[in-house]
Amino acid sequence: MKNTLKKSRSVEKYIMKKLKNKPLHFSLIDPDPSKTKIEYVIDAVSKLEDAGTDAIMVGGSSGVKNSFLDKVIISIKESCSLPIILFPGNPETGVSKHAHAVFFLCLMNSKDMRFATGYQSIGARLIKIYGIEPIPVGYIIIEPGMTVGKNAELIKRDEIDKAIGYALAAQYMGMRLVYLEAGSGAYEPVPLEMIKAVKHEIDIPLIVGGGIKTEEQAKNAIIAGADIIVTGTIIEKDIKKSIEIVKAIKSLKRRKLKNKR
Ligand code: 1GP
Repeated sequence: MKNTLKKSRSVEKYIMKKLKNKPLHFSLIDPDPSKTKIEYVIDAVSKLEDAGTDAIMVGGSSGVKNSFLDKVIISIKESCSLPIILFPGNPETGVSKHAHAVFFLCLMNSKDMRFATGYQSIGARLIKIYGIEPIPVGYIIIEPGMTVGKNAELIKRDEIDKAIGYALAAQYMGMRLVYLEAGSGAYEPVPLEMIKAVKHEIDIPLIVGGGIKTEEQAKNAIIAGADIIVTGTIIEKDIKKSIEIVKAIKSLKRRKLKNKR
């Protein structure tokens, strides 16, 4: 299915509208040429779209090359009609003019200003020139944090009040979404009690990602309060399992969830 979405279409509005009915799933593709094969990506995104995933995120890795990033996004557009959202690991190589939107991340618990506002100041100009829609996201890293966690004052798994504080701060700073991240390939996802407590305090949608590898983990995160689940590593490792995860998320109805939470 060829992608004919125009850049002028608001991806943020698309997300907020879809969230009124069901929890969402976003598929993360890592544009690292050492582990990502274009043919695999084309096949995977097409299957994930058929299963019901709601958007394709591209990025996450710092080993991205601009030319390969462009190639990955152009290829995704050939086989999938969903919005493509950049998830940049770094602004010099993580921005492509072919994407529809970008999660404009502020690493809330960063220990280095470059990840809070520094790299953003470089990326912002490119995003404006390319006409990509920026969606402000408060990005909060929880243990184990993995690679991205090296740049953060990691929040421990039992530091629920700290996570709430950062999430509320993100909302008050005007972020449209809060993202609780355990790190790509994390051996354990964000704790359910933390998801529940953060969701209870904030009024903006909550994204949860990092280490989600089973239908059970995805469903439990949604029941605890996640509005959007991101999976990446499992797409690279096991496309069948990824499809099952998407289907499990999409089987949950919003009205029934409100009663369970
Ligand atoms: C990473 O939250 C995403 O930024 C996805 O994590 O690769 O572990 O699915 P996984």
